[in-house]
Amino acid sequence: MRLCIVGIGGAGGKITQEFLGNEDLDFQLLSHITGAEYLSPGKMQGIWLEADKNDAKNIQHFFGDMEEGCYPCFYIPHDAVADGCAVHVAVKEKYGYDVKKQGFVRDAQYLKAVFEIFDTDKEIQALVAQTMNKEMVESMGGNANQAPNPIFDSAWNAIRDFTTLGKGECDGILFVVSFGGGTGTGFINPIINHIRNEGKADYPVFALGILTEPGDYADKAQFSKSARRNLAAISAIYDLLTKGGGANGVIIVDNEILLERYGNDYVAANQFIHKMMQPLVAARDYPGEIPPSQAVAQHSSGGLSRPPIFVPLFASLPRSADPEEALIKKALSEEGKLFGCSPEKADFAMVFCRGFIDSEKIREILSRETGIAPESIWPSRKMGEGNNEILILLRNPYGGDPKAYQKVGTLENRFCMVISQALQYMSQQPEDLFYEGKQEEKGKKDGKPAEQVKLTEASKEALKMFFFGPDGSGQKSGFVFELTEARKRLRDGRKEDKPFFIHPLRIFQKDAPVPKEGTKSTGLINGDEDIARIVDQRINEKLVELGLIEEIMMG
Ligand SMILES: Nc1nc2c(ncn2[C@@H]2O[C@H](COP(=O)(O)OP(=O)(O)OP(=O)(O)O)[C@@H](O)[C@H]2O)c(=O)[nH]1
Ligand SMILES: [Mg+2]
Repeated sequence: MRLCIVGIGGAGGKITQEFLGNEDLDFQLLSHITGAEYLSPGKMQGIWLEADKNDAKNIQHFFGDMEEGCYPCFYIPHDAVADGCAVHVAVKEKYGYDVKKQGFVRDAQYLKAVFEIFDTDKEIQALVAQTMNKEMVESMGGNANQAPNPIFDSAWNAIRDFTTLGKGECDGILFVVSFGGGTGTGFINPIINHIRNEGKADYPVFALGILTEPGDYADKAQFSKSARRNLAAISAIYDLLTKGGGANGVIIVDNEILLERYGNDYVAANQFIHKMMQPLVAARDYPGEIPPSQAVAQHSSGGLSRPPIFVPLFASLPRSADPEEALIKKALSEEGKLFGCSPEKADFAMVFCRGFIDSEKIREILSRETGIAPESIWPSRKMGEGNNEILILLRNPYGGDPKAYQKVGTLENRFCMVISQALQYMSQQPEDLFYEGKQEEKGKKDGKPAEQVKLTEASKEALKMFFFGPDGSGQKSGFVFELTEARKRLRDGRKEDKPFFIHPLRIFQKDAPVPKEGTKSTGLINGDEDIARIVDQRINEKLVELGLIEEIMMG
């Protein structure tokens, strides 16, 4: 298994940086002078996708610019659209979305909408096709399932050559994002959809997402309140988990747990995330036990119709005789859990170990301690360096307990909290959903207000439909309805209510005409007959105008 780590957004980039440290750290200068190959432990490779150019170019110094041939590097996907070019202007005029906006919009819907516009609008697609450069056209390879899309095509181009799908050797991708900002949450789903639409149905793709912490610690850096961060987080998670054939698994870590442990120190938290993932990603497999990413992907999502949630449990202990029992017990304790959960409810467990570990004992002890059937436990091990380590990934460890949502420390409880905050935010500040709120959105650098997004009526209609359904109530369909239903499932705690997010939702529907600017849907058009009636009426009006008939004749 050799993963390509793709960090997206601020936290995604910082965590990726931990993974991509140079193995030849002591000789970094020498390596640089001699042009030696940059080598990360486990021969991992990766890239950082970011929207904020200033952060990427001037604030951090680990990643260089991909455009300048650096490695490790960052890439700014929306740079693929030239400022003021036909596509940029057309999307802005028709929809009000500025595809070059640099991530000041802290929500997951912004980039979702942009992706769906390119995915559905034939006019925009034609414009893109006209203006795309040769390299991009070639890279598209004439794919019938996928309309050209400069932002996501170019992002995928930046990633692909690290992977076996291009010229590289990584046989799987691990996306790393935080659930709570705009860039990571907005980008993760479109980019995975993009990879899958290109026909890469069985290439292993995993996501590691850090759920934003409650409280106001992140408010200042993010210019975004907890409720809004929770909406962004749950939107991204919703889309990830409802996309059948999407990611092979979504590993979630709770920032609340990490920040409590590390006293609000993001750097220490990121170092821990790196450490915790080592049993999965590090090199030095046991001889004869080298699981390719493909095998991990199959075990992870095999037999499921939607991507599963994985809760990581981690323990590290000095080497000892018979280490299995102590490792498992420590991982299962409160200290080991990186997200609230009920281990006994998991329907599968993948266990990655480092050190002198007996796989059979792992299976036996974990089954005994949790009640998970031995055949639903898949152990895999690597040679260790220092301590013995274990990373248990519990698949969907929730459900089947109607009281769970009331207990702190369960997945049900944490998700109900995030959903409730998101629902409350949407009902209290609906204008924010259309970027019309009074909330101050400030540019980072000079404190000047960032340019406001002004959506067209057509976009507002589409978003309204997405959030609240056709009747605008949020009681029968739409995202608000789906979240309310999901919370009900979590509270009911019925076994059959797993998974809790079910219906994929779009903002812009495929094959639905976008209403022209200035027209407003009355909701009274029902099928072809109504359209014919309206067309007849328009013709009659024209005839009257031209003096060819005297009055409107309607049947
Ligand atoms: N663990 C960890 N969490 C972070 C870090 N930085 C930010 N966060 C958390 O992640 C959330 C999102 O922050 P970012 O990752 O900076 O957001 P983004 O994806 O760049 O999106 P923008 O809103 O467009 O900047 C914050 O609300 C914090 O909860 C970090 O370095 N480590
Ligand atoms: Mg950011």
